[in-house]
Amino acid sequence: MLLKMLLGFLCGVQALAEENITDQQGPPPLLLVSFDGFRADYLQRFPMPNLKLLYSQGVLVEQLTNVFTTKTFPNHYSLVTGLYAESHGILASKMYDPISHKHFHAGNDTDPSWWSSTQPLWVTALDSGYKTAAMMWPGSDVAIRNRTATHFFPYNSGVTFQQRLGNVTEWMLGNGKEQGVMFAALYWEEPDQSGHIFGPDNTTAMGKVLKEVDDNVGLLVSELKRTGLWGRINVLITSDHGMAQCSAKRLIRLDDCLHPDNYTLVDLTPVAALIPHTDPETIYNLLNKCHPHMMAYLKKAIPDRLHYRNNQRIQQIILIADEGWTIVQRGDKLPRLGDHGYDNSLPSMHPFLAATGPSFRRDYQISQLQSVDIYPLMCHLLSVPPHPNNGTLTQARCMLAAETCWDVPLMIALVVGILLVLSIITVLFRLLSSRRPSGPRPFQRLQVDYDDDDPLLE
Ligand SMILES: *[C@@H]1O[C@H](CO)[C@@H](O)[C@H](O)[C@H]1NC(C)=O
Ligand SMILES: *[C@@H]1O[C@H](CO)[C@@H](O)[C@H](O)[C@H]1NC(C)=O
Ligand SMILES: *[C@@H]1O[C@H](CO)[C@@H](O)[C@H](O)[C@H]1NC(C)=O
Ligand SMILES: *[C@@H]1O[C@H](CO)[C@@H](O)[C@H](O)[C@H]1NC(C)=O
Ligand SMILES: *[C@@H]1O[C@H](CO)[C@@H](O)[C@H](O)[C@H]1NC(C)=O
Ligand SMILES: CC(=O)N[C@H]1CO[C@H](CO)[C@@H](O)[C@@H]1O
Ligand SMILES: [Zn+2]
Repeated sequence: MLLKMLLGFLCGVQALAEENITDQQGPPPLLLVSFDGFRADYLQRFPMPNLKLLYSQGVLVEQLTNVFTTKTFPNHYSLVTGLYAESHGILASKMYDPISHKHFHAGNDTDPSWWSSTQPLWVTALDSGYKTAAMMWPGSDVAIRNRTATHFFPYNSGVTFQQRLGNVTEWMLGNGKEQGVMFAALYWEEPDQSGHIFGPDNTTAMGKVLKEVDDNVGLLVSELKRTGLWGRINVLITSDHGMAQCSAKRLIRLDDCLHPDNYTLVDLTPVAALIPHTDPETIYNLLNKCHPHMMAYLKKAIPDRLHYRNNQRIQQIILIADEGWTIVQRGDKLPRLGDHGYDNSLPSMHPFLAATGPSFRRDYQISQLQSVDIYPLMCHLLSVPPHPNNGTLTQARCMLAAETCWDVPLMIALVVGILLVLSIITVLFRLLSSRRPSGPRPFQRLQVDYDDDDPLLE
């Protein structure tokens, strides 16, 4: 905490100067790209030359701590709102709202009431007079608080990355009559799809799809260069979550513990949401002992750190499977070889962030950032007043070229090093002086003199 404050103070020094510059010239446009399901350690496990070249000219955040549940919809909404799922209202891939009695799932997500607890950056930035775009990002085709981005495409898996990118760069360029887009969000579904089908441990399959993803990064860079946008806009490349390897040997069967007549299932794996038909405590007690690799929680006892309690769309009982375990109702069929949704403290659930453009430092890395911190960073880059959110600029500031940031671990190492050298000198000095055969010891006399003169002793 103290370190965070120190860091914030040190980083904040030049903030005012920078804001004056952006006011005069207008901030650079911002492109946010998500490659769904890009687990942080894919960067170490696979070559990814285009992506590595991109962040060597900018900033890499090695791991992002994302939000619980570590699913696609909750995390994509957190990226553009800076809120935990309990505060933005998109809590899982499948939801039930007990007040409106509505059901939400990926194929039925366009009812604005699910999304309108807050508003995404592509709506907020409209109020600063900017044009915005949302290309197939979850929620892009929803009239959130009655507004969409200036340009948007609803999700369509048939449209290639190149086509999506072509539209986005066209929107960003604008034309003679029309001002270009200031903020664009672009979604691509790999490597998530392949991660589910083959599992993240399948190096052959993942190597193939990650080469395609890296080729897409190459396409992005060459398209931005061709259109003259490269170097003029800021680009963020990130993801929503990682992926864990699943196995048919790691199945948890609910029917082994509880007859299905006793509950209604809203969502199943790896985080199950149940509506108990009788007393929640009784049902909970049965599920609590169900399996050593599954935690059961009554809603009121869900741990604070998950930020997953304060919403009517969270059901009375939730079950969380351990990493790599799959919850099924019955049978022994494994639905997917890879999955996500697990506890957001697991490194396998974490994605990464790469940033490049005129506002970012070059060849700079930080090990960790909260994914909710990306929203205040983007608002800062665009000079857009942020909506209330759960993020902070404290750490993310250090990614910016206009900030002077002290490397805190380095500073600590330096201080410790100096102290160490000083102590060694002192010890050596003492050793040397204690070897002196005789005579009064100068230190002792000094000490006595000092005590005698101490005014406090009077
Ligand atoms: C889709 O959502 C609407 C409203 O949220 C609901 O009325 C409808 O039953 C849902 N349809 C399906 C197939 O879940
Ligand atoms: C939503 O926007 C439309 C068109 O701008 C307008 O006619 C309608 O009244 C608005 N609805 C609400 C609930 O604000
Ligand atoms: C924009 O998207 C449409 C529909 O997918 C496509 O036909 C068109 O070629 C795209 N535009 C560019 C410039 O790629
Ligand atoms: C990995 O994926 C490939 C397809 O790319 C498949 O042929 C192979 O059987 C998979 N290996 C394992 C160990 O699952
Ligand atoms: C997250 O931010 C929202 C909006 O400001 C706030 O209502 C909520 O209490 C915050 N959550 C936490 C855990 O601070
Ligand atoms: C604890 C509880 O309510 N158990 C019930 C679960 O459902 C079966 C079948 O309907 C009942 O027999 C149990 O009493
Ligand atoms: Zn997925």
